[in-house]
Amino acid sequence: MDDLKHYLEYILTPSTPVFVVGALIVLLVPILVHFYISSATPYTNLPSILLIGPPGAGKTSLLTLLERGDNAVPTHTSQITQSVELTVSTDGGIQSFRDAARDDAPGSHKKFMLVDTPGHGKLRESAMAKINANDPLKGVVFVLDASALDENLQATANYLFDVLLALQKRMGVGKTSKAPHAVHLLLAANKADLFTALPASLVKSNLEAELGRIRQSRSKGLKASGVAVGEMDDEDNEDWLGEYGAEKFAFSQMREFDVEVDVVGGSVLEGKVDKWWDWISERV
Ligand SMILES: Nc1nc2c(ncn2[C@@H]2O[C@H](COP(=O)(O)OP(=O)(O)OP(=O)(O)O)[C@@H](O)[C@H]2O)c(=O)[nH]1
Ligand SMILES: [Mg+2]
Repeated sequence: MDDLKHYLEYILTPSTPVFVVGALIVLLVPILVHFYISSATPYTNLPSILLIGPPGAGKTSLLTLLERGDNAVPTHTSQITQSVELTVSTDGGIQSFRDAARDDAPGSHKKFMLVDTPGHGKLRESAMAKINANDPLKGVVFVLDASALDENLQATANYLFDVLLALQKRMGVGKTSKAPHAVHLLLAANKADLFTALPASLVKSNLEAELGRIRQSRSKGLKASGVAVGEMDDEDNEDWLGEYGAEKFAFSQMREFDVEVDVVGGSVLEGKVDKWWDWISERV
């Protein structure tokens, strides 16, 4: 009893050792708790699907529809990357995207993260970084506005070019080390409900033509810097999208790099996103 009294007296009397130990506890405990929780959370290992594309295309609307089954939620221009956890069925049973946010769905199912990124040019770096991040990226959904593709063709194709080139380079890295798994790309031609919307086939051919033009002009940039095409070494090769030296660009040229490109029309507004959902379900 006396011992306890002495002990209490000691720790309740202000003194340097008591202050130091007290300060250490106050500072270290939250840090340790943080590391404990962040290492225990399973989210970091879930497969992910990336939503990417120009501003106003409907990425956030699509995420909201898949998460809440509601296509009438107003969205704002995104400033940050946001992720939601969704569920797909894996036993081949028919499952609608409307069940995506339920993890009590019958049968066996699999969770994944759907990652929405901002489309604004100045905020794209984090989106591009996700392509090369180490978390298991299973697919990229490039959302575009099919009703305004004519006006936005150049801007859309420029962004798509960067995304495809990043996917191509990602595979190229594998030649020396362990090959990364293939990441496929879905071109989601959104806003099919509007009468100006182009059908998927035209979206595809218009983008292929524009990507070819961009490839030409970017390689001219290389030539202008004093390198002739014939003399280009491997490093210059790396910035050439698709089949090296080909005159026309086609999405099929990306197969060489294990990047399969699908173009599918749909409309978030009308809830016509089942084909996109099926594509995602097959990838995760
Ligand atoms: N008509 C029509 N409008 C749509 C459709 N999908 C989305 N929109 C509208 O398009 C606008 C932009 O949608 P967002 O989802 O915010 O676009 P975003 O791709 O997230 O844009 P950023 O965050 O700026 O990159 C919103 O006003 C939506 O209501 C669609 O299928 N049809
Ligand atoms: Mg958005």
